[in-house]
Amino acid sequence: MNIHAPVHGALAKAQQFDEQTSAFGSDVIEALSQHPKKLSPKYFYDAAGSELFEQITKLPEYYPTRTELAILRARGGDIHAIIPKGAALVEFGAGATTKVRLLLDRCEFAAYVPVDISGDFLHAQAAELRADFPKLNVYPVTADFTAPFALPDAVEAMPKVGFFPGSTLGNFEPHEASAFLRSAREILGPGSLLLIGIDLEKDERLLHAAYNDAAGVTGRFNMNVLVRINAELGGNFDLSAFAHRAIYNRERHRIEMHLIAKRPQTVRVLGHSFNFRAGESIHTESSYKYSLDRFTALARGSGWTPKASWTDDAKMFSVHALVAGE
Ligand code: AVI
Repeated sequence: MNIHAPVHGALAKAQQFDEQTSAFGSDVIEALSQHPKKLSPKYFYDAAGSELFEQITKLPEYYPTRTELAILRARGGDIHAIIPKGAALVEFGAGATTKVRLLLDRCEFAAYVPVDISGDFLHAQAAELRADFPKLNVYPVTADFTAPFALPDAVEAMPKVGFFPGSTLGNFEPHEASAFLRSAREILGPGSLLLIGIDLEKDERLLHAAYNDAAGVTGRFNMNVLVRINAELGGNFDLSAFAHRAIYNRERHRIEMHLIAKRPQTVRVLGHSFNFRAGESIHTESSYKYSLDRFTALARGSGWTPKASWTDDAKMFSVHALVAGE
């Protein structure tokens, strides 16, 4: 199967939709049957969830996006200096193009390969970039970037630079983060570079504010997974019977997002019943925060050699350049 071919035709689209819906359904049934109940954060991101996340990135309390952008802007010269000319830039995940545009503006990439499970979004993003960078070859790959995938033949001979911004790695459990880094090394090949954004440990009050914003956008983002279960799986969650809560788990160095049942209740999804006690939680996301040392150890243990790292003055966020080992 050629994973680079866009899905054509109504039938193929319907098939893809069915497969994704049934995977979502079985994951939800399994997640809600566990004790404690735990859902994957990947289910936040339908069109509405991605839009809510975009709003989060602009909130006054949510420092990661603007801090990472400031680091990429301030360190553009240093980054340019270590990037080989004519390289292919492989971005893991496709979102807003603001960060990648900074790299494309400064550095002479021959190709850009955005990789994302959502083909529609990916192709819209690719079209936007082709219009603004007419000399750049854009080869979108529709794939789950947490599993092995093949790069397009056209970039095979080019040096590779991976890009994984936004501290998305922080949403992986530590063993998943290590597995991702190993898989990225396999995909990009020995000697490749990886530019990766990592959120740093900091005063818990700043973390608490960033994930419990005053305008309640993070709460709506969290709740979106229940909206999806109702709309796509025929669930009957009463949204007013759940509350958003984000807490910092100091021992595990992570912000945890939860949806807390306000009262005892039974919810039905796809013919299954799930009981909730008052105060019972669905753990919907972990966002790990690293110290520079802990991240460096994780990278080394996953086959990467740290080459450079940059932070903002307040040491809120970090951007790392890693080199893939043999
Ligand atoms: C995408 N990810 C890195 C965000 C984070 O900060 O963990 C998702 C998010 N969750 C709540 N606010 C933002």
